[in-house]
Amino acid sequence: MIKLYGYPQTRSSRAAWALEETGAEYEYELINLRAGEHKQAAFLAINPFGKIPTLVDDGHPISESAAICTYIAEKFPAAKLIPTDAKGRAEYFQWLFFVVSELEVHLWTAAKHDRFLPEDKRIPKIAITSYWEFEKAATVLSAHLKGRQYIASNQFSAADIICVSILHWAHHVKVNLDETLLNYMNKHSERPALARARKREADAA
Ligand SMILES: N[C@@H](CCC(=O)N[C@@H](CS)C(=O)NCC(=O)O)C(=O)O
Repeated sequence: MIKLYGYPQTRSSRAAWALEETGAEYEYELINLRAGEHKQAAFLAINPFGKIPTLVDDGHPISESAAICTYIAEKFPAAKLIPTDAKGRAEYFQWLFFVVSELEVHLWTAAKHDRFLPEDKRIPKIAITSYWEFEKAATVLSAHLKGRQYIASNQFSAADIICVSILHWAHHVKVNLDETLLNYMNKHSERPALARARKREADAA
């Protein structure tokens, strides 16, 4: 049985979304971030980094949301969440790594230096530079998505789940997204599996 450890409105929504796309059965265990449950021994034994999402499948723990979503895509091939041909998979991984390492990282660095780090560790200029780096990557992503529905290989994939989730976050913190990115984000946000994932997480809280 698959167990997903998560908390609503965090990166665990990506894993829940991917699972809901497959129709797989899974248990959802709330890790209350506000209560610090992710830093307690019981959870650190599963993920020593103390982060969610973490997924455990038959006793095998997996962390990192992009790796989890890819694992789900591989485990449930009928859901077609990852291309099967070599070129399609290359495109999938290219864009998955791009959105995680060139887009999300700058958003997160900016957010940390804006408000999440202890005050004496914040450097406002790093936040400004990171937003600028995010915008550069967003421009490349937008040019890629112009005239396309999906990020890779002309099919909806787990890479879209990760990308849309990053854009949700950017939109939420009021980073400007152009029309192409907004249309792409809004279109995939209508998927019933995302609504089910949000409900599953909210119900657990
Ligand atoms: N790169 C990781 C990041 C995971 C992560 O930072 N998760 C946040 C919630 S969105 C978390 O667990 N934060 C708690 C903490 O860092 O103490 C992933 O994509 O899964």
